[in-house]
Amino acid sequence: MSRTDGGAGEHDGGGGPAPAAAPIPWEDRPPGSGAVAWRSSRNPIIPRGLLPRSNSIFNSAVVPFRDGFAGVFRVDDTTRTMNVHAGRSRDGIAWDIDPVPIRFLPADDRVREIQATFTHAYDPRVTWLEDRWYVTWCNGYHGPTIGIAWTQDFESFHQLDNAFLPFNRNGVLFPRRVGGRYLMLNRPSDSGHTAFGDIFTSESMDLVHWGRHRHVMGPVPWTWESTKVGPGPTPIETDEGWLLIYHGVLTSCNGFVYSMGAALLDLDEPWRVIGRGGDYLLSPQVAYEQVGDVPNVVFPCAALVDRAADRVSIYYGAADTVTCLAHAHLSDLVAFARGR
Ligand code: BMA
Repeated sequence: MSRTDGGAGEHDGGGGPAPAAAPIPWEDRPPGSGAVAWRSSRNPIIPRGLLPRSNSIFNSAVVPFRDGFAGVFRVDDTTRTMNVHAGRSRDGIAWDIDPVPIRFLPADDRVREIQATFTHAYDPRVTWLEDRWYVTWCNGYHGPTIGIAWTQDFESFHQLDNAFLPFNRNGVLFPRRVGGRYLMLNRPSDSGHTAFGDIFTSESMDLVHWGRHRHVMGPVPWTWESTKVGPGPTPIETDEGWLLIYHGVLTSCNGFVYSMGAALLDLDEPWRVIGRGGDYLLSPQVAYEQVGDVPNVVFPCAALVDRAADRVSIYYGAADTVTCLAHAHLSDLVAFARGR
């Protein structure tokens, strides 16, 4: 079996890769295709109606866990409440998702103040950091902001305070400290469907108090990412820099179109962009990405990495309805992210 990891490094305070050794789900590039990233033939791997009361299951995050995989899933239910659920899988394809949402325990007494009123929880990410998994998600507190919790077993989840003031979406932790500090990519927004969006990093010594916000990158006019950009999976550490897979949005006459791209960030100062793909990596081009509750959306939230085999498997939400998988070679992604 190949060793897998969630992208964690082994220096600068990192605790090393999460202890796990299951082979990541994989399909070879289809014959005749020159694509950097290609879709799984098993898509969508998670159907909208997997749970008795699920309207849709998408924009979800998975990691290696014990002898298989675990994850946190966005489930919109049949009242259209948006919430996050834990799940487990042996192979990363067939998932057993808890029908009941995660009930976050307060990590300290003051967290009860922000738990008093639930509005929504959505678009989770999961990151192995030092000795546990951290979940970050879009948490409703007088508008969208970033919630953080940790778990060691995907059964009990301990919620810290929200990282930021509203409005903010897409909080994505780095898998180790950088320069001795915890670092989170995030995207300030508005309370609605936000027709703008740049990616920033924010730093913390304790994962509670965040500051030293730095601009990373913004939209590029007249391209697939001309309206807004937001971070996707946990950044993947490579010799050349942090590989960032992200979503970019353009505005067509029929609304937003969400595609997937890749960039390279400086290892020591990740707010410095050292490469950017230019092209999209994947854009909504097949039926399950073009048709659903929100048409024309591919939205990556997680990536499994097998460095020895040069493989990356990317989990993404399609059309805000189902969960899908795409594959790529790590070396090709890095070359793509260097830019043209
Ligand atoms: C964003 C988020 C995502 C969603 C996307 C497309 O603002 O709400 O959850 O996938 O819009 O609808």
